[in-house]
Amino acid sequence: MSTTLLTERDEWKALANHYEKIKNVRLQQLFAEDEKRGERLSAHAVGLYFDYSKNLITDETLRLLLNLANACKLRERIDAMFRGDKINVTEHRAVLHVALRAPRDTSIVVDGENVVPAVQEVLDRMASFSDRVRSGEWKGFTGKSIRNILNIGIGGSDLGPVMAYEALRHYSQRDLVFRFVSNVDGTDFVEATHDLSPDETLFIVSSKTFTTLETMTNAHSARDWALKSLQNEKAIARHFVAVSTNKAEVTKFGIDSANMFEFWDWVGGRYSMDSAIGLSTMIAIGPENFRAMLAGFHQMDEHFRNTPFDRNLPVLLGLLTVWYGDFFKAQTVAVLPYDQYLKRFPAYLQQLTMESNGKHVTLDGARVDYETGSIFWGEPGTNGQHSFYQLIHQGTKLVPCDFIGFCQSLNPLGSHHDLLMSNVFAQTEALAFGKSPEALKAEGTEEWLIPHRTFDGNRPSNTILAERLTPEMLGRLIALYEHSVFTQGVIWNIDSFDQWGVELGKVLAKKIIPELEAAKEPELEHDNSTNALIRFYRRSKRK
Ligand code: G6Q
Repeated sequence: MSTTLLTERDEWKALANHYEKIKNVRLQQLFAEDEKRGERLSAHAVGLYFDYSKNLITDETLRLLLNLANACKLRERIDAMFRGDKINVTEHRAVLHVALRAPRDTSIVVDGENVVPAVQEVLDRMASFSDRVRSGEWKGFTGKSIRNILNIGIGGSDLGPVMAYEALRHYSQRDLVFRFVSNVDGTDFVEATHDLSPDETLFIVSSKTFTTLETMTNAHSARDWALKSLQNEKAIARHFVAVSTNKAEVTKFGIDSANMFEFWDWVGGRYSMDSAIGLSTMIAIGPENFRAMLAGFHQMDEHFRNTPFDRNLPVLLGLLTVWYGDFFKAQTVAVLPYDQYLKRFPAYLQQLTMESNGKHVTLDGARVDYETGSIFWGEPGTNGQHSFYQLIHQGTKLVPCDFIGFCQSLNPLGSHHDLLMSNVFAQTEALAFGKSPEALKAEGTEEWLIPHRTFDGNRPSNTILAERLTPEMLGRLIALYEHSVFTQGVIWNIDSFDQWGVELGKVLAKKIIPELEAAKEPELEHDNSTNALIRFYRRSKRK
């Protein structure tokens, strides 16, 4: 572990000096000076075409960013992750989501044990269970086949499955209904079940710890809902399965451990959608497609591990995020998938990036004096164009964007796809090059309107193109961002794999629950704002 403060590194100072020199650089000029820039500043690997030429960078910027990556020992840190070192230092854990998609014959040793056979065994069990549900062979308590699958989970045990189900819906078995319940707000559960029949419904209770308040509350409500109609405790075994690391709690809940699909403490929640947490995904798309998705993840893992940094997609993507966040002080990154199936991808990335890199102390516990994790957000194109793109084009903030598009549609329909993709290219072009007052004048725009209609341009973006959204391609895309997040975390010298920031609120909520439920007015010892809010709630809920 390095103890040199990031901002004291020569490589950092060199970037800071360089930034001062090029901060006013114009993309227009960079492209004019280099007619091959678009091709030169792009990389093609594992089926992805990554164009990063429309960024506020020169060759020198890249050279300096790569120097920084080397100084921060990115290569060694990648090796340490793949080797199974306990790089999640605050939780004393290895970080081995890469083992979840490693081929059968790989060996990855954690605490003296090769974990790959256990991973494969769980995948095989998931496959045989999925096949039984998909074929109708798995019967509910009354002898009917399962038609509805409800995943109950939250955070990492929800966002990945939701995103993957939506992303791969094209490949899903259409006579099965999939729903996802996460919020402790009873509305989520009630709306998800209101038109379902318990005798045809399978609940997958997905929780690494099996103690999460939201998930356990929803799981108990699901149990009550099922038993109210099925009237027999034995029904639980046919209608509930669990995905967890906590066998004791699963059994306590009443789920047979034969119906439990295991994963391990070296899989972080937000890195778990390719573990047994992906059971709903596998039931939806089938074991073969799920394996194809894992193969896609693995291809990107290998690319990340073995490709020189100057052609390494996750490294380049990660370094660009550092460049904008730390030097241009951009606060956010917009992720704009031009594919309706990826509508939940930005939400998924929000957790992946912000829970991983929203940290303010280094691995050594020192407070950082630089910016860390950016705010990730986005919506699918072209919808975003008719809402928030205005600010990206003409607002006062710099918002670097990732555009993601596919060359082939899964639903060819007239000229829809060309229209969709024309917008990807048009938007990145407009952002980069804008529209000048001179051009507006030449078009005859009235003088007073010219400032309003001028686009300064020089707004940076990446474009990621792939042939087609397949399970394999989805795996590659997710791994691209996972490893970009890792790259950023290494530069910032933070623990990208813990999430202590979610703890305090949970602890306080536990204290407040009895205060809301108490029949007698409780003695409140919070600050006077919180006390007043609780009193208002108690008064109003009784009305
Ligand atoms: C993810 C976080 C968090 C977690 C949820 C659910 O990295 O750890 O989002 O996934 O809190 O936790 P359980 O799976 O233990 O219910």
